[in-house]
Amino acid sequence: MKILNLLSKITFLIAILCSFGLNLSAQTADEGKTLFNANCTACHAINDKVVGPALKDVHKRREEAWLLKWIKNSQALIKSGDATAVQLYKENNNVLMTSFETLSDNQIKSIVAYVKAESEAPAAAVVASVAPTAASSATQTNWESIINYLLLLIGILLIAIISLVFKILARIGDIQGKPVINWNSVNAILMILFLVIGMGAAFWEFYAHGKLTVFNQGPASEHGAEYDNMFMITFALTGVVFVITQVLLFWYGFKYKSDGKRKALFYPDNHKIEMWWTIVPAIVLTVLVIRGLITWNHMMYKKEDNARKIEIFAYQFGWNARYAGTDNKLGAHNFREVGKVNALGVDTNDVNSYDDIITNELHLEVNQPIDIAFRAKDVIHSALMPHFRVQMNVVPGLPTKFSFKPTLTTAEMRKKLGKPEFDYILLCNKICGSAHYRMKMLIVVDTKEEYQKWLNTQSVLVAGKVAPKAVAIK
Ligand code: HEC
Ligand SMILES: [Cu+2]
Repeated sequence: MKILNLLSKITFLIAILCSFGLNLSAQTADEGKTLFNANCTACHAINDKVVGPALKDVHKRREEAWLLKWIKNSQALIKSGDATAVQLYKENNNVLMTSFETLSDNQIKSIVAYVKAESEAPAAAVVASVAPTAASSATQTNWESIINYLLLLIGILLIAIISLVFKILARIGDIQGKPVINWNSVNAILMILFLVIGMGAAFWEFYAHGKLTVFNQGPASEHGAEYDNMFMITFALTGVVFVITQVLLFWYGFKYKSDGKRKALFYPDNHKIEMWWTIVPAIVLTVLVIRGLITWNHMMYKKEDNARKIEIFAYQFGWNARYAGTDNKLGAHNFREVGKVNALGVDTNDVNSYDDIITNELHLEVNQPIDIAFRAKDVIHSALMPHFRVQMNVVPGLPTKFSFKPTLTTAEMRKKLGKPEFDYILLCNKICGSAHYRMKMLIVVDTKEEYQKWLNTQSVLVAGKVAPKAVAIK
């Protein structure tokens, strides 16, 4: 009877958990709304044309499969010659839509579900129409969450059972007058196990995944070698200290476990030992810090005469690059000019801006020094270019800059790594909002010829005018 009772309780619990799971998945269209607001509202609205067309009823005029392809990479679809895509592109004056390769199929479906709900419902009734749309596409996620809850339940039961077993053992010990388990020995052995497994796992991790890190790929910039060297010295020193201290810590914990009889020695201080463990780290740290300062000065204050000027512009959630053009002077900018057309707020009356070029990709010429000026539109971002060992905060209203020289073209790096699909990237390294994770820009390092060829295909900011005193850069 007791078992029946228990079973009925468990069934009841599962029923509750299932309904919980349903509730969870009813949020699909909500998720779509969040994703839409984070990624699409810069260019789209449901009922109005913004940069891109109004999306009302887009689920009626396009197939789902087409929408998936389009949203992931519209530019590829246009290039493939897809008639609908090409026509759309022409109708919208050849404006390119951003690619969203990082969005999963389910995420895109949830965006489409949201657009559908918005299209069908008069503004006020949107909430009511969201739930059924979502529930129909939700059967898949349900099972997942049910299984997760069951696993959680089993875990809790296991813990309860184990603690019961220990309680019983303690009772038996009480009755026999001597404990069944000697916890001092158990803990001592656990110390050693923890040391061996923990440190073994750490070293295995270096061995197995160390080759995936950018350090293993080697730097692709001139100052990168110096940077890596400094990193490795610091890493080796702290690594040795780490191993010694951890082994001592856990070994002593094991060796001096209490046997219930021995008394601890009272040992208040030892000036000699304290002197040494203060002086040695002080010297080591001073050397590291001074070395670091020298490296920093090398990287930050080197002068390159013919450095090319590029601006990197960050916004929620994406990047632009602005090239200074033939005069190698970036036009002035003013935040008051920022708008839908002039997204970067460039002062188009400034002669220096006429030949500026704004792009969505960062192309660099190999072995050509560049001065990068960083600018943010809204909040603090951080420009991380891991392969070049460059990271600089991008702060609204506070100009930052960094100069460096790339030393390996994309093609050379692909060959070196044996990875034909390798690409350099620029990432945002400040949690700057809900779509921070997709702030990513492609970096291409070209040869001189490739670079010129690419630059020639880009259009200048104020077409028809040429900046006076144009000087070609060598
Ligand atoms: C940088 C601006 C921009 C962003 C951001 C953007 N789009 Fe677009 N979108 C466009 C443009 C422009 C077009 C028109 C086609 C073209 O010119 O390439 C378009 C077209 C579309 C179409 C086809 C419309 C039709 O009538 O068939 C869909 C669907 C679409 N976008 C969905 C999205 C979704 C979903 C997002 C967010 C994940 C998004 N777009 C983000 C600019 C953008
Ligand atoms: Cu950011």
